[in-house]
Amino acid sequence: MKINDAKYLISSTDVNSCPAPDKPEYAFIGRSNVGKSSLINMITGRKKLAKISSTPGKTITINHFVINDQWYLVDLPGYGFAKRSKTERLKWQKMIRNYILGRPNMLTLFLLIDIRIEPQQIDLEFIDWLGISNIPFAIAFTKADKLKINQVANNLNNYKKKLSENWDELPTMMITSASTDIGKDEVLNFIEKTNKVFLPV
Ligand SMILES: Nc1nc2c(ncn2[C@@H]2O[C@H](COP(=O)(O)OP(=O)(O)OP(=O)(O)O)[C@@H](O)[C@H]2O)c(=O)[nH]1
Ligand SMILES: [Mg+2]
Repeated sequence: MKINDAKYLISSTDVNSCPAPDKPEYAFIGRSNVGKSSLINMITGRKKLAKISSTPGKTITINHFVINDQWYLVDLPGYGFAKRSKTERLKWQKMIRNYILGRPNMLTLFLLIDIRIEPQQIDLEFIDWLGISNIPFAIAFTKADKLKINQVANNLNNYKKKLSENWDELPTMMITSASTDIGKDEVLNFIEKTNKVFLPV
């Protein structure tokens, strides 16, 4: 799929103030600093569309972008940011969970995981919650440029093994890098294919 147009639309703090669910939607979630905003910029080919930062906790709202006037891309705040107070973390968790459960047009949630690190409890628990909640999701591993190709394959295999302990069927998994464009076509082809199953609500 070619991206002809990518526009920032709106930032919301509540699912109820998000745009009408009239287009297929894809949201990016994952731990703070995993590379959600960077991956949005990479797949759209617009370096400054979503705000990125080397300091975790940059994205704090639900940010909608509209692509080719046809589908929504959503940048979400990260979870697991230790420097936030407990009350703040709970507030955000509620905002994110209400968003995920409250968007009938969200066809796939992309869960981003840093390919360099061992499976983390916080991500595994989140995956379990997605399963229980019946949310369609895919895993996009990020920062693949930071490892050698055999290490990427090794870590991917470890992740599959870990998930197989709890799941009979594994989700779609993609390897990406915002710095080298690895995975760009795979993500866009996946979205193009998924867009076709959208039934307007
Ligand atoms: N080498 C490399 N660095 C990356 C990649 N993706 C993101 N980064 C860097 O990781 C840092 C965090 O990137 P963001 O895109 O802001 O991460 P985020 O998940 O949106 O973070 P929050 O909004 O704070 O939750 C930045 O310094 C990026 O340049 C990647 O694929 N490769
Ligand atoms: Mg961000």
